[in-house]
Amino acid sequence: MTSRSQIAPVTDPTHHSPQMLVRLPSGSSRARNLLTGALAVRCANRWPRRMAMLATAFGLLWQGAALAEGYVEREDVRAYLDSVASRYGFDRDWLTSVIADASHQESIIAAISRPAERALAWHEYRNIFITERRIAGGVQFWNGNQAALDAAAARYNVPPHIVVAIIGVETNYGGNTGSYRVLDALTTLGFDYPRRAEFFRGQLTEFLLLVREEGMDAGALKGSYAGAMGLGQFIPSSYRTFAVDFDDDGIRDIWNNRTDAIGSVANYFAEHRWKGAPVIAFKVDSPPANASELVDSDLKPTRTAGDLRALGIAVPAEVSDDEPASLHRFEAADGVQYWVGLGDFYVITRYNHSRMYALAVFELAEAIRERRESTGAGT
Ligand SMILES: [Ca+2]
Repeated sequence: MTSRSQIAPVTDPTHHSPQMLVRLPSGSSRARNLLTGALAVRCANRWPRRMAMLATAFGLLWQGAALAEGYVEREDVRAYLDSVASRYGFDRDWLTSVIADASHQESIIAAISRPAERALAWHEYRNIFITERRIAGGVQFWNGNQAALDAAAARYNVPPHIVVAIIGVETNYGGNTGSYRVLDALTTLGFDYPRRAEFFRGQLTEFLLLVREEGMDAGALKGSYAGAMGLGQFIPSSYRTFAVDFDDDGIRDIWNNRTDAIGSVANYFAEHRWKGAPVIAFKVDSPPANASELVDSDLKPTRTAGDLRALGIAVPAEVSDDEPASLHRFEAADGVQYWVGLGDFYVITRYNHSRMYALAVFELAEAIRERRESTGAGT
């Protein structure tokens, strides 16, 4: 467990952005590279090879200058770099060289401007995650990483099916950890997306600190359009605060090392006060007539299971009266469903601040566990 960072947990709705919602169109950087290549080909047709190479080199130099002008020549960026250099003792030339390598990506602005979670009804959102492929993939991931999952459950008290479902929802078990350069994502959003600029500049600062602390190559790190990295899609502040070197090899690698990724997700939940209570959430089979008026608007529970019992909602007997509880409403394919989320359901929303996200993780986790038990692997 890391104690290196004093940074407070992030409270931001795009903390983790499920990867499946992201399309990956070719960015402006790719377009520029193609342009440079086309220039070189045209030159080769008319000039000797050496001249063509010179032209290519010139094109690359020109491209570098244009990119540099894009960010490090900007006054707001320079003010930011001066500020973080003095605050965190960064080498100013190193900062300049890192940001000079950052490329504006219009596709990142486009992606963050249309978060699908806000547009989809629950049954549409659910259909993305609760699929045969993702359930089978979860069983496979579990069986392939059982020792790490068991170790994480022992150390952090977070059960394997929840950790597996998080990694399944976030990246399809590592199948899609994101193909944007994190440096491009955070610089683009930090300086060219005014609505969330402050948040993403903060994450850019965290990223620079992370890269310095871990001795990483800033330009080589890949992630989502929002700068989330690895199997569990940690943004830089989460990486610094919650990622763990769970296999004790001296490196926190949440991209390629499944043991580290599993330990890091479990640690994230433990640090957000996962309790391991017997019930996470349940569907209300016979909601009271006034259920729609009882729905909680905030994710953080303001009531208890005892309160909901007093309001006429049947709560399973193993849930104690003092357990935090919220009533949620979801648009299912066949009409409205009411669900009660208990304390650990709220903890899932600390991973991604969305009740649909939390229910998808819960349902996927249950489906994976049931499938694994039914096939005899879980006994
Ligand atoms: Ca490690």
